[in-house]
Amino acid sequence: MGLSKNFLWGGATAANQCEGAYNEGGRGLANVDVIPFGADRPAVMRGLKHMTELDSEHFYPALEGIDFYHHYKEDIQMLAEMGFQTFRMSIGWSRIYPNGDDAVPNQEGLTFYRNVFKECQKYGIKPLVTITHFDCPMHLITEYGGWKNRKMIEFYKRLVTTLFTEYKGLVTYWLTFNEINMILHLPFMGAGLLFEEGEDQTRAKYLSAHHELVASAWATKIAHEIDPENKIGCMLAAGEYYPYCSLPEDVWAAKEKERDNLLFIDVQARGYYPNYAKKKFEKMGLDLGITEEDRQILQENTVDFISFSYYSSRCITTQQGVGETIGNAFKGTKNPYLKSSEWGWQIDPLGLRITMNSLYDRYQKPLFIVENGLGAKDVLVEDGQGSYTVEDDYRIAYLREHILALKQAVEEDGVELWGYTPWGCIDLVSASSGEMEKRYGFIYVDRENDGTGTLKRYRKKSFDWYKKVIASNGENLD
Ligand code: BGP
Repeated sequence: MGLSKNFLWGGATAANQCEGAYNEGGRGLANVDVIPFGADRPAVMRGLKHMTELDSEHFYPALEGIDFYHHYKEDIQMLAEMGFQTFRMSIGWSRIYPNGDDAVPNQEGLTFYRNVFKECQKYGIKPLVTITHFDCPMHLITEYGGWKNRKMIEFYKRLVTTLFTEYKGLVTYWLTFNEINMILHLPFMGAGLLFEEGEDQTRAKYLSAHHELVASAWATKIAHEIDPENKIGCMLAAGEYYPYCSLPEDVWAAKEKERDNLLFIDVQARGYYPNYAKKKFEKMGLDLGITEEDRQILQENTVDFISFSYYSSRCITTQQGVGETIGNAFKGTKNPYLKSSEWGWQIDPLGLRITMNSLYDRYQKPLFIVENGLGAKDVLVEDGQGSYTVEDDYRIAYLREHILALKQAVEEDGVELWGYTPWGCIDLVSASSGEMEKRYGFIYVDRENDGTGTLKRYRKKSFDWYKKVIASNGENLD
C-alpha cells in the first residue's frame, strides 16, 4: 500500500504569471502581457474588448510577475529544499519565437530555459513543462487571428521541434496546452481569439480548438520521434459535474456539461471526435474543415497521460431560482453541501477522488494532478526569531484533505497517478483576477496587487509541512 516510490511530488507555475521580464532577452509581446488588472480584465480575457498593445491607463501584472526570470536560482533552491521531485513550469512562446513566425529561434530565450532546466537538474528535479500555458505571441494574433487560423499548426510545430531538440535529455514530461477546454470560457487568454461584432463565437472557438488538437497530436508525434523517452500529456480544467438533485433533467444537464468539458481531451486521449461531438457540430451546422490528414494524425498520436487541474467539483440544475457560483471561470449552481474559499470557489476533496475515478475509467491512462490548491489572503507575521512567516493552517487543511482523497483513489480504487503538483507553489499572479493577494504558495512573495513590494521570498508554515509530506511520500500529513 501507499503511493509508488516513483510518485512525483512538486508544484506548478506558469510563465505568464511568474516570469516577468516581458521585454528582456529579446522576448516578443504576447496576449498574456496585455491582460490588465481591474474592471476591463474579464472582457479582455474573453476577446470582447480588444487589447493588442500596452497603454498607460492600465496596470498589467504579468509584465513583472514575481520576476522569476531574475530569481529562478533562488526559487528553485527553495523548491529543492522542500524536496521537490518535479517542477511544473511553462515556456513563454514569444521568448523562443518573439513573433511566432520567425525563421530562427531567439538564442537568449533558449538559453534562459536551458539554465532553468539545468538548475532543476542540479537538485534532481524533473521539469514538467507546459508548452503553452495561455501564451500566444501577439504578432500571431494581429497578423493571423490566433488559433482561428490553420497556419498556427505550422508555427506550433516549429516551436515544439525546437523545444524537443534543444532540451532533449533535460526534459521528458511535456503538456501541450494548459486547460485546453478554457478556450470555451476565456478565449483571448486561452487561444488569442479576438471577436468582431456579430461574429459566430462558438464556431470560432471550436475551429480554433480543432487546430490546437491537431497541433497537439503533431507535437506528440514529433516528441516521440525526437526522444522516445518523452511523455506527452493533455491538460484539462477538471471537476466532476454533479446534478443539483436526482431530477433526470438535472442528471442529463450534468452529463452534457461533462461532455463539453471532456470533448477536447476525448480527442487527445482516444484519437477521434466522439459521436456526441459530431452530432453537436451537425446540429450547430459547424464544419471544422477536418482533413483526412488531421484524422490520421489525431488517430495515431494519442497522449501518454492525462493531466488536469482540480480546484472544485461543479454542480448544475435546470431549475430556476437556485444560487449560482463561479470557480475557475466555470459558472454553475451553488452546491449547498460545500464550503467556499474567500473567492467563492467551492471546496470538495471527495470530488477529487470522484474526478480521478471518472477520468481513469474513461481513458485507462495514467493521471497527473498538475494543479490543485487554495487561493487565500495571507498575512506575513514575525515568527519570534526575527524572521517572517505566514501561519497558513487553512492551506495545509485544504491540501491535506485533497492528498488524502488522491491517496484513496490510488490505494483503494486502483487509479494510476504519476504525481501531484499543487498550483502556485510560490505565490504568483492570479490568472482570473490578476491579483497578487490571491495566494496559493508555500513561499510568500512580497508583492501587492498594485505591483509594489520588495519581491522578497518568505517560507510559510505550509513550506515545512509539505516538506514532511514529500519526505514521507504522503504518509505524514500532520
Ligand atoms: C487555472 C490556471 C492557472 C491558475 C489557476 C488558479 O485555471 O491554469 O494558470 O491561475 O487556474 O486560478 P486563479 O489564478 O484565477 O486563482
